[in-house]
Amino acid sequence: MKTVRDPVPLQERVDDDLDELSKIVDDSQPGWTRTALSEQDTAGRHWALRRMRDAGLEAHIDAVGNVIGRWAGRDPAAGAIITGSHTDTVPGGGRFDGNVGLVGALEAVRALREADRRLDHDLVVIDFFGEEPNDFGLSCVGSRAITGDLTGEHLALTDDTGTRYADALAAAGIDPAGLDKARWDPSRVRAFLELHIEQGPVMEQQGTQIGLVSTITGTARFRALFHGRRDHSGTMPMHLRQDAGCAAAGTVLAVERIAGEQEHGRGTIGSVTFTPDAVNVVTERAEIFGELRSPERDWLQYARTALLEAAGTEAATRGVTLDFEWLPGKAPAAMSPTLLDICADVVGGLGYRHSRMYSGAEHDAAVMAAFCPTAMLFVPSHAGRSHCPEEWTDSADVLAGVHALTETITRVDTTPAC
Ligand code: HGY
Ligand code: MN
Ligand code: MN
Repeated sequence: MKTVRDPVPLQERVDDDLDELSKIVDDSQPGWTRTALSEQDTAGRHWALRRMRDAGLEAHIDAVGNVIGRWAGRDPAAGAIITGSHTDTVPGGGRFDGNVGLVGALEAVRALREADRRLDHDLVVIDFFGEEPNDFGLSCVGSRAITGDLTGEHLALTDDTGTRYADALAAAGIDPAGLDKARWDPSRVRAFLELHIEQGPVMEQQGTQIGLVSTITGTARFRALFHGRRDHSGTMPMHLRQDAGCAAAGTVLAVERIAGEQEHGRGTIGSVTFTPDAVNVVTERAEIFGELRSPERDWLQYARTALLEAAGTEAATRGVTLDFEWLPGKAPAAMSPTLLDICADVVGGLGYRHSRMYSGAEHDAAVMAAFCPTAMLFVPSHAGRSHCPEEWTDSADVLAGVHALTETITRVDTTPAC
């Protein structure tokens, strides 16, 4: 009689993969940098392609740049179980964000194959293209393309040099006219599972090993351009100025004030540009690029209105004009309650301390949730640090996440309805 063996993920292989990936970075920046469309990003995705093939997957890079590997299941008509994350990073980021989900997915496949645990469903590993927000204000590009949410409007977005996103993709060898080919049919998908680091302090504070994500935060991103008048800094009296820099600064503080009104509110201005950028010239043009976040849909709507009003007031009281643009954002995304229950049961059965929580970070899972039943598993981040070189998750914690992911995959494979 054939005995069923448990899949055993191996720490050494997971650590080695994370180490290897961490070497494919832009050394001119602090931390670990592999921003989408950079040469390091291309190299990282080709590394993922080779690793998928080494793990026995049939793998390719699709029309938008997603790396996709498939292990055929016993029932070709059953939808695929998808798992994975992203390998692009923010500038000066860490070596775990996204990487853990891709490396964990690879190790789940290896462990299942070694245990001779072929699934009924196809198991698909994806390294999603361009998860982090780019200079065009767009994030989760690969998952948007798969789910049919990459529009002509997205491709027409411009960066601050006026370059269109479609042209930036073409320059990197991605044909914007062919992106429809990346789209999937949702009836061919059973579920999406993403393993990720928490990127915040909650799990460490609670002593939780596995976080079960209930909702992923909504994000409202914007660009605001203030246009005033350039003047001499020493001779122009304060009350006669049209200082675009001060209008922008007031708006930066309004973002902090509005977001601080609620515990779940977040507001960040990540980029400020003053022109002419000279110490003795009143600023003529100021551009800010920022975001508001919350898992609460109604509050996010309120915050958007409050911010728009505040920016308008900051501009109008100084005789400055305002050009305010909302960029593609995301509504809060609820994970599948059925999958969440399955995850809780699996993780509890494995003996891991776990709790349900919302994600303050955005993820491809938020895009996938509108397309197929989706769940996320978190592992803790030291001191909640992320998007910085100090981002860290202990190997044993990563391995617990890979273990939980592997067992969840096998449970989803054998559970009739998700
Ligand atoms: O920006 C985010 O929340 C994610 O880390 N991409
Ligand atoms: Mn990130
Ligand atoms: Mn991420």
